Amino acid sequence: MATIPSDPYAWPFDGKLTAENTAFIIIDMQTDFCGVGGYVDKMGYDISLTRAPIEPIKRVLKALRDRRYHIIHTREGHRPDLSDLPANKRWRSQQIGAGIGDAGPCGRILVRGEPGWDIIEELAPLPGEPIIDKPGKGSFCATDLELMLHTRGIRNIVLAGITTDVCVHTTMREANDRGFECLLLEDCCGATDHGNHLAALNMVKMQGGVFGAVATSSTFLDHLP
Ligand code: C5J
Repeated sequence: MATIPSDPYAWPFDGKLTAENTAFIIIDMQTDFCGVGGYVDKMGYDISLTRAPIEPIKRVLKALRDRRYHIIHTREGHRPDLSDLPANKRWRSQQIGAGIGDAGPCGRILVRGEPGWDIIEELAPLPGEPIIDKPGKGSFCATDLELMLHTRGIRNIVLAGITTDVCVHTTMREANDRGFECLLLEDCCGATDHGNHLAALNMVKMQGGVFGAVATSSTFLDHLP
């Protein structure tokens, strides 16, 4: 039996935490979300907020790789012909001056295969670590993530990445509804608005942990079996 002291409960709920049944899912650590000239930068947000989790994620990633936990990365992006880009998503991005599919300093914004769509070098996946390419905010929509988790016997998910309030939260909600036991590492996430980051953490913790639990990376690493 092993648990991580978390808020609002010691996670996982039943103490069944092993490298075999647990995946670390790192959401969208792409240049488009945290790099100079990427989508978030082009929209005018402060990328220091979305870069803040890079170092904490690096530390957790090393510890989990050393202990042979499952590591899964995700990328948000669209096909070059934009056939998987809903018209409203494109229109909204154009309103804020960063049209998805348009040319930008890091190539076409949020398009698969472009430099801005790549996962940043600091957190590059190792060979054998699956990458989930998703057209939406949640990692379960239009992907094979759920099948992959079941195939590997995974039922605990530790979440990190950007942004806390959008892609991380949507993925956590989707996973929770599918019966996965989720832990969000608060300093391993970041949002384009710090208030939204804090609110997103709060939303997880209400109702006895309505979507799971929250811990810091240092507490997590101190108690990791
Ligand atoms: C957003 C994401 N915010 N990765 N994507 O559009 O959170």
